[in-house]
Amino acid sequence: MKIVAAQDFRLDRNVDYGTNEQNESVRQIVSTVRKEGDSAVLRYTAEHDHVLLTPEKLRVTKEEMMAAYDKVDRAFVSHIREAANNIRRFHEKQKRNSWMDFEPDGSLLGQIIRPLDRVGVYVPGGKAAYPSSVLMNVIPAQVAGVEEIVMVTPPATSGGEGINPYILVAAAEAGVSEMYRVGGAQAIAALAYGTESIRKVDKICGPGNIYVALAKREVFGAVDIDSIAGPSEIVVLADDTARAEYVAADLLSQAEHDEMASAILVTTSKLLAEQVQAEVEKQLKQLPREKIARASIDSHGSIIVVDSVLEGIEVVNKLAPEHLEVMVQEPMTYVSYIRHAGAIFLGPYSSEPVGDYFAGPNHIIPTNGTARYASPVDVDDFTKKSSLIYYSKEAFLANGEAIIGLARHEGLEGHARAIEVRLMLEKQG
Ligand code: HSO
Ligand code: ZN
Repeated sequence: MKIVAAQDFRLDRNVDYGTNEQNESVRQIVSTVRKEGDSAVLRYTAEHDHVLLTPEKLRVTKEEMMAAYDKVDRAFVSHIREAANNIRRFHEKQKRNSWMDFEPDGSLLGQIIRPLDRVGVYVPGGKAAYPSSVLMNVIPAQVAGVEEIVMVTPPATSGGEGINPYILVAAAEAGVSEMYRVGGAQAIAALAYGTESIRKVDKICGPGNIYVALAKREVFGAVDIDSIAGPSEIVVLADDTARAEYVAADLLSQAEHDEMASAILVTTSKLLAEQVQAEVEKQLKQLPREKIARASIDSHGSIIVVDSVLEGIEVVNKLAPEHLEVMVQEPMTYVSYIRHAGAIFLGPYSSEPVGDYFAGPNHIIPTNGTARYASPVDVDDFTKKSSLIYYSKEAFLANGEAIIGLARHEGLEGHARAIEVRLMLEKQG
């Protein structure tokens, strides 16, 4: 890991928009599934996943979900249950109420908050099949009051058979009852446009490979989508009170996600910088995912030395990282200076995996500097609002002329007359 001074640090952000071929193939799949429904879904599943299905076999049965409990260890079930409880409790606090205000003139204005009717959650197969991500997508939707949550996941994990039992148990624990074995761009198209077997949803969320990401972009508008997540990022802000072993381990905990993940230490201590540099090397050698983590550390890892914690926070605000760990003396005193970070972990015991799995806040967090304007997934992402307007006669008569004036300035005489006809008739009595 290279050590650099703050002024010499350059960040290369990486967003993958796919190759021309990938874009073309996704467009083709989406439009074919839209036209042909189930038969196209089954054809692409045979072609890409090498699994032959019939329409009846697309649905994952309740028995199959229950049978998964025999394939996972008991401790997993109790841990995922505990995590789910924490996540639910945290998201319950985000619920917002509809509101209505009566005005003195008898009018009423308000905002009604309603859950989306039907949401699709994509769960990838293969190496990025995380049961924890099932909880992080499904639970906020449930807390929002979404009645129909449908999950899709590829029919076979690479090299394995059938759907990962840990995913099935996480889904069952979260309360998912409608699930289909379909993945890739064909799954996204099926959710967006509907097929004979899979009814159309209103919003699609959940991570996936480049084909899934491109397909989500392609169907946006027909349905809503969540933001498209980039590689994981961690920034650790540390002073000389931090332990190098902890800092190094936390950097690697996110570097192991992806060769493109970024792990950055910002520190006021030259000594800690050197210790972490050595410690990362030492811990890397013992990490099962050494190859991935090393690629990430070599290409996107940095140690930035700053003069003060406040200067470090300036660097952090520019990076706007997905995750920020603050391992300095009295971390709480710095919170108000941190403007841009998706999730802020304070002190030596708030290691990022505490939040990835367990504490309760969502682990789907804006990446790629988008924490400047975006937020972690929450209950609001699964609701929508309607405005409510009731104007009393008194309010109408008092404000009619103002509305007519504004309409005529826009050259919209029809608007003006809709008001004028009422003013005239009401005044005549
Ligand atoms: N750190 C990831 C979430 C995750 N970690 C899932 C483990 N499993 C989000 O950036
Ligand atoms: Zn993680």
